[in-house]
Amino acid sequence: MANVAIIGSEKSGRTSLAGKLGKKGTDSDLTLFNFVKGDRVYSFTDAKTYPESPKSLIQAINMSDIALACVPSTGLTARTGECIVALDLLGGKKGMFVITMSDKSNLNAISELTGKIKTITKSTNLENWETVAVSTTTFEGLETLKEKLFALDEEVKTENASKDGMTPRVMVDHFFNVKGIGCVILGTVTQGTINIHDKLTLFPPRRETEIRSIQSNDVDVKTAGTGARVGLALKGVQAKEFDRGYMISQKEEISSKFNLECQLAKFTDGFAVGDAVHLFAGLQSEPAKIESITVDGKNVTQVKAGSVCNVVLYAQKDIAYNKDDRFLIVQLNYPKQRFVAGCEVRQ
Ligand SMILES: Nc1nc2c(ncn2[C@@H]2O[C@H](COP(=O)(O)OP(=O)(O)OP(=O)(O)O)[C@@H](O)[C@H]2O)c(=O)[nH]1
Ligand SMILES: [Mg+2]
Repeated sequence: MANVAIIGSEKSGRTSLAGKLGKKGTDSDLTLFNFVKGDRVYSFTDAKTYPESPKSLIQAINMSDIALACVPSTGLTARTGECIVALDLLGGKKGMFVITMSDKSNLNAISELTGKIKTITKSTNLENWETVAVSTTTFEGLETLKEKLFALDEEVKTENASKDGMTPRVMVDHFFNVKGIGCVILGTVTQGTINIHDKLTLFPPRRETEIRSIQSNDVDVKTAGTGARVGLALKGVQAKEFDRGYMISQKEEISSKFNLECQLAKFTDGFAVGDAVHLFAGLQSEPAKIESITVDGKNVTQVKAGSVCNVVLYAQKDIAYNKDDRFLIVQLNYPKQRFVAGCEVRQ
């Protein structure tokens, strides 16, 4: 089972590719496409409201183990660059570049574009990502893409299996009331294993709940391990209490004040004390205000691209997180590159 984000600039062939890889399921600002064949189980997330909404890009990436970054055969755009920055700042993702619409291009041009992708990803977390050229009209390259995806999936399975023994955490992405069943949520088990009748807590609201039933790929199951995409019927809570990104677990840290160690993107206008930014953690996002910035223990008023600094900031609402979660600072007003910094919690 692997969760795969399909991302890229506008008109980069994302939805066409998703439609060839899976069958359309949940559809909101994100669209999910499912594929189930034996033990090959994939859930593809199309961040369809990106680039208009950077949120959908981050959410699709954070819901996934693997990202497919689509680049149309016509070439790289500023938004391709932005997708690369987001993936680099979030770190630790597996993935591939997919040169889409290969039928509209030729071998030379595709090989030149592959070289350009190699150049711009040099010394980022994506420098070893492979590039595959595909066409969803002639089907060229689709089998190669699937084979490479299977190989990445094997790595994901091993990594996820090693997390099955941890305390369970479910990251919620959709929630609704179902007549006769009650509150149902869709989400991903990000660590540990969940079982029917587990008593857990919904964070940040700190509401106790019990797992009434678990579905995985529309089949009732009694248990689900790390990486599984699940539907849960829950006791004791109502859909209206939820927000995207809420966590169901035994324990979360909850705060609206953060001390973060930040690595700024190489291409960004940075930020200054007093700036209004957006703070992303998992699928949660909140407006936040930069209270102070320190570099090597000294207070500064602003930081520029490429810097490392410590930032104290206040979010408008509580965020549920674990100390190992990666945060992202985003500046929605920047016209070109909106992802400013990848951060780790220091306090
Ligand atoms: N010739 C050709 N056309 C393609 C291919 N893939 C997609 N297209 C066309 O390119 C256009 C954009 O494709 P989409 O799949 O909608 O791309 P997208 O990134 O989801 O686009 P938006 O969500 O609108 O930003 C559509 O008109 C598709 O029919 C392909 O492999 N070959
Ligand atoms: Mg689309």
